[in-house]
Amino acid sequence: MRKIKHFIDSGFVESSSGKTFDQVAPATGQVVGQVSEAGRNEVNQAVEAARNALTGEWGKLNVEQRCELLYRVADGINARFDEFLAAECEDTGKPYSLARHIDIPRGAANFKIFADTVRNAANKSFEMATPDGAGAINYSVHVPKGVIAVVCPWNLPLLLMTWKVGPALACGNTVVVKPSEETPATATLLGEVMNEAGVPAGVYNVVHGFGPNSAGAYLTEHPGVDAITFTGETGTGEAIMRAAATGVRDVSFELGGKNPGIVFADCDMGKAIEGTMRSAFANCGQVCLGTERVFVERPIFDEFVARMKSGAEALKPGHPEDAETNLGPLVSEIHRKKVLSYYELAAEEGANVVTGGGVPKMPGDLAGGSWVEPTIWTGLDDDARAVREEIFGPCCHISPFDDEEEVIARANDTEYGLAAAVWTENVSRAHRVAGRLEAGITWVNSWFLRDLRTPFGGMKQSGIGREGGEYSLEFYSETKNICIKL
Ligand code: NAD
Ligand code: 6OD
Repeated sequence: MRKIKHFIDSGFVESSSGKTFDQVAPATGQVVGQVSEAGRNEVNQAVEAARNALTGEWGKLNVEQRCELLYRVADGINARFDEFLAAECEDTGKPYSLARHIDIPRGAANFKIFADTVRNAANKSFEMATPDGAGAINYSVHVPKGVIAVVCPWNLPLLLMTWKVGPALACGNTVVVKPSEETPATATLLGEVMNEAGVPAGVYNVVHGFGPNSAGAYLTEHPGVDAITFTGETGTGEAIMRAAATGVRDVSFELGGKNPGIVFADCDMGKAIEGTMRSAFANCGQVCLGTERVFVERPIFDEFVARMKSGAEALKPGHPEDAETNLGPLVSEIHRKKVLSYYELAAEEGANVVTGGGVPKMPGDLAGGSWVEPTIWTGLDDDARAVREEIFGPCCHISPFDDEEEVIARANDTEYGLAAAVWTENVSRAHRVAGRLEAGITWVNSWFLRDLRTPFGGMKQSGIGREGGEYSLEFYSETKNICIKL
């Protein structure tokens, strides 16, 4: 049986306690490996390695040298593309067709893009007058923050981990990564790539385990960690924020969402259906930016629902590697229980189940996987729990609306504020509505179209801070002012 170990100080190590947990493939439910579970010992070692690396060979590199190493890491991922693809799809069950175009290429791109961003970042300077007439010059420089804890979710494991490790390393920090317990593989494989690329020991470390009373908590509580970047549930963010309060450590949080999609009668219907289908069902609905609340202007409501129903029923669950598969399983049996509990709740709350609502009958070895049917509801009030709470599965509720003011108020009536999608061919309306939606990102006539130079993050309970482009540099470095009296 495969063993997945921690990656500490450039070596693969098991836990001193000998404790392990199962690595399960969600497409089949089969145990495919054993993962070492870190105790405080391993977390201490990883943080110590990361601290030492700050003042070792890594700390002495200039920005060009660092960026060259990160380019090599990106090339290393691409050189082992098929291994990353197989590992990511086994851990998540997601279709190869999806991960081949999104997860793995972004895993590599995240290193190159942030290397370029740091290399091209300009520093500000200010001249000032002084009483003696000689003057002074102030200029700012960016220095690394130190050891960054990177705590990751399971939905886009490599993409979301490198989205943070890339800028953290580009800025000269060192990292200790805690991947999700559900998806330990690609973070570990990246350790091999770091060694092959020549990244010095201790710069990139990985510890495996769970959250509370396990590796996640030990890492975020550790006084040797200078800042914490986290992607995951809002409730977990609250726990991590409490841990970060000790020592007044900085946090960057990308949290949950219950994102609205607003479809106006003047939309291009084909594009709105295609985009809403993707935003509700891609990655089996396990995308934080996904649309779980769809509002459709009344004149096109019936046609929109009918076309979404046909689209959902045409999705093809299957083996991740099969070319025609475009729907994977949920990530785990635990998550399936949660999603199915919302399927039951929606029915109890009086939803009209347009399609789905249950578990598909899967053939052969897939019968043991965490499959659920793509599901569409109509008929619930905006205050139904299935319409207010994040489900994170392949499902959405569609409701009609009558005017712009009404739909903006309903879309904003949520404790979350991560993303929104607006479908309209009226350019004035597009600007007007997008400007008033309480969301960190609003797409008009598209969804998940990413320019990595732009700010990314959530309003309200969907996050703290922004990452992306120069916004990442703000979190991953300290800005110092130097004042030179002439
Ligand atoms: P989660 O919060 O359960 O777990 C995320 C990570 O935190 C895991 O590695 C877990 O082990 C760790 N963890 C859990 N409790 C901890 C604790 N007390 N201390 C330290 N670490 C702890 O989230 P998940 O189930 O892995 O991911 C799904 C959630 O992530 C959804 O809510 C989704 O919306 C959110 N998400 C948000 C974004 C975004 O960009 N805003 C992106 C992806 C996922
Ligand atoms: O594309 C990204 O950079 C990003 N952070 C995506 C988040 C997706 C959430 O599931």
